[in-house]
Amino acid sequence: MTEITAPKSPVTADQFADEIREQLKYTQNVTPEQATAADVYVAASKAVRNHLADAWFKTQADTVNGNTKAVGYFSAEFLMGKQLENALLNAGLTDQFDSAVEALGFQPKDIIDAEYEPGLGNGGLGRLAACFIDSLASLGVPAFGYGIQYKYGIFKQTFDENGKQVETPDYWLNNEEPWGHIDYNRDQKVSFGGEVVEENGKKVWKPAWSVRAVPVDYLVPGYKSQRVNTLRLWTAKSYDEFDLLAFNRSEYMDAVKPQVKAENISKILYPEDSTKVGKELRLEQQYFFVSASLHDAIRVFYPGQDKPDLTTFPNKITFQLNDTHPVIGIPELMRILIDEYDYDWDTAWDITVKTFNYTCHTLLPEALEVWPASLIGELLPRHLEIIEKINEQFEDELKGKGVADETIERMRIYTGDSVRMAYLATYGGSHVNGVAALHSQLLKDMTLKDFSDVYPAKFTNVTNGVTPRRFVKLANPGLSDLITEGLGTDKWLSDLELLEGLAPLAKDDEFVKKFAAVKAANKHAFVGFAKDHYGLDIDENTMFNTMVKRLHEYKRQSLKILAVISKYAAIKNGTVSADDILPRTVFFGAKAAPGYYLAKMTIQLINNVSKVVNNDPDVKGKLAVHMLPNYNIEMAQNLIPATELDEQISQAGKEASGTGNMKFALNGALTVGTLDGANVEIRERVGAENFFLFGMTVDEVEKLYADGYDPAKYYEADPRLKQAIDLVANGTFSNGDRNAYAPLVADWLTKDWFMTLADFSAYADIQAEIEKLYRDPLEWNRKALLNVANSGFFSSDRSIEDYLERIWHTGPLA
Ligand code: NBY
Repeated sequence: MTEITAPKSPVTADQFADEIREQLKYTQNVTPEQATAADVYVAASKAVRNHLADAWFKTQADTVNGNTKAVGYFSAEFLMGKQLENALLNAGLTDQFDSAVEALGFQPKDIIDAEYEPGLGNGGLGRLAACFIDSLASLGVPAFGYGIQYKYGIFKQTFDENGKQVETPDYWLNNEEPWGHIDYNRDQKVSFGGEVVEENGKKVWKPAWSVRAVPVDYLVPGYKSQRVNTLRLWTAKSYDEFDLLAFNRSEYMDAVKPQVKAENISKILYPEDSTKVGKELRLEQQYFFVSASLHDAIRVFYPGQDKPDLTTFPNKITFQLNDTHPVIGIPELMRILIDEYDYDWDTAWDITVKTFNYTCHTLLPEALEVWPASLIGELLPRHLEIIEKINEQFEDELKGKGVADETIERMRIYTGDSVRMAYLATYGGSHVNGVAALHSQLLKDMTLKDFSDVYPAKFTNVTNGVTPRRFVKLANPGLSDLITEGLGTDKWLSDLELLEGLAPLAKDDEFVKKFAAVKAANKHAFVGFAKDHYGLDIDENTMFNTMVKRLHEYKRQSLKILAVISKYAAIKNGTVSADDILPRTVFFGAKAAPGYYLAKMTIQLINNVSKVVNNDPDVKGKLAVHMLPNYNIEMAQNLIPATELDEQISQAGKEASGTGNMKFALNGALTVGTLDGANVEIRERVGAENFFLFGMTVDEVEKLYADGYDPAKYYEADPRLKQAIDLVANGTFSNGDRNAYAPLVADWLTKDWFMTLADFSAYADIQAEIEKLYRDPLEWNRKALLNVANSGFFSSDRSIEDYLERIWHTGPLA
């Protein structure tokens, strides 16, 4: 038995410098004189990793040997952001690192910046998974993140000379990646295709091909918890590297074909699409990581046992399904239990339902995954049989409960043609949750109403949260220091509701001025960042107004850009006098799915509005617009702390939660927003007087749909709106080409499904209120400070505590 020791005791800066030198020498094989920032980054990362190793081993041992149920967070995406700075913080080595790299002749920031950001997620859902595993470790809860180590993450976004989005592959592993450890000795076999035969009265799956799933382990250090959990991302390898027969015939391409096919599985992250793609490769990915992870969990919790008692499995670990992407895990666990471990159906079902829970992240019914039965049948024939049987059992159960036939028809998991993954997840797990109070309510009232009527006890809410370590402490050190000064402690970093203690300081003008100075410094820093990264010249004496998130019609970047155009027109026309103009810089950041036509056209429009506005001497110093390329975690960490006004302007009832909204409030931005997602709860907490609310409510939206929505009416009714749309239509932002945005204009005027036009007037009107407040810096900052003070609820630590209590029924290791 190896001795499990407590985490390594902290080192001095000198000792840490020596550890870095050792890594440079023995793993980087360079002298300190030869070392570049990239070398020092790798060396320092490995040195930090070594510091975490003992705590990692101890956490693993306690996880397996203890009596605390673990959490398995199944997610196709983990959008982690850069690792080094966070690892240093959580290992308590930040100061030692700073001194050590300076002793080596480097600036700490250059070393931190040398890391290449992995983009293994699309947006909010992937980032939420990253925040959650951070909080699990920080709370000392034993947990595994399970996902895929894609070779290519989300595409890199640039813009061409016409302002169109250009996607380039992001091969993030081109650079040495010191964090992941590939563990060839803990691999799993994942099989596909073939047929199901009967042998001795038992169903036997004879797959046609298999891939080797190899885990790559990432350490997930908790903040001040002495715990280090594991993020296990699977990579696909081929079993038959060489088809020797083919190779001997010199048919080299044929020889590597199976390898290419197998390794394709973990090659690329699907860039979330507006239209459901239903691609075979995506189902292969989903099954690949879920099957490997389930087998891995059995290996971890029943080491060396051929015939483990898996009826205890739900006491060992509970799996959270992050959206429908890993839901194939439900029939897979059934198959494992029945086919591999000989359990009867009922026992297997009991174990399975107890083990899984499902989080839904959408309200758009079209965004719930539905797989063609033919595809599942081809790829996973045994699973299709199991799904059919689950559906049979389900329909019987519903009949037994007296559910009407037409309701049963609507609820079917398996329709004969297709399989509805959200329904499978709801029936096949213990709990279903939405991600904000309003969202969870709407799930019960609309999207999953039939299910909530029959299984009300399964439904619950867990409002999202964000980790204050990355999004306050690391992103905004100036504010962090001020908070610590104001509260007299830094305990708020693990107990964010302590921020409430800042509320009385909002009455203290001196403190509010210090708060304002932090924001000004962050703006100044962002001006430097934007100059370095994008070559932009930004006027820091303007209001910084930001809208960053994926580009989607429902999020309504269109509403923002139309308001910007309208403002531009007003300045040009002289409708507003020069004295009345509040200088603003508007920042957008957004990636559009490569196949999402209107979203990509909206990006093009924003870029071209930017070109026209920023080059027009008439509005210089009054209005500037920037579409920043390739919005990612790094940009978020720089831009959010510098932002004064945040845009959360989705159509009510469409944004499940939002998490950017929380990051902005915690960093002292005021929000202009609709009553949607978590905006509702943010406004409740920070106070209606500290939030710029506008627009229709969910009920008003529903009523307008029901009454028949005609966007053209709104176009005619508000001259500001009419003028803005006319400018887009008449070629002002396309060198006179009236066709450039014709599809977008036609959509606005005839369809406008997300009611941008209907909310325009309210949105334009509230700008006056916003600008009036901004002209009173002390009052503005008082309100911004109250946003910080009252947003402690939106820590992902609190979200995890809610999951522990409402869904997982477990807690920290002893
Ligand atoms: O999840 C987002 C929601 O839109 C946002 O309101 C919420 O705050 C956040 C966390 O709960 N959803 C999201 O980010 N979804 C995706 O990224 C996504 C990714 C892949 C697919 C669908 C959606 N897919 O179909 O594969």
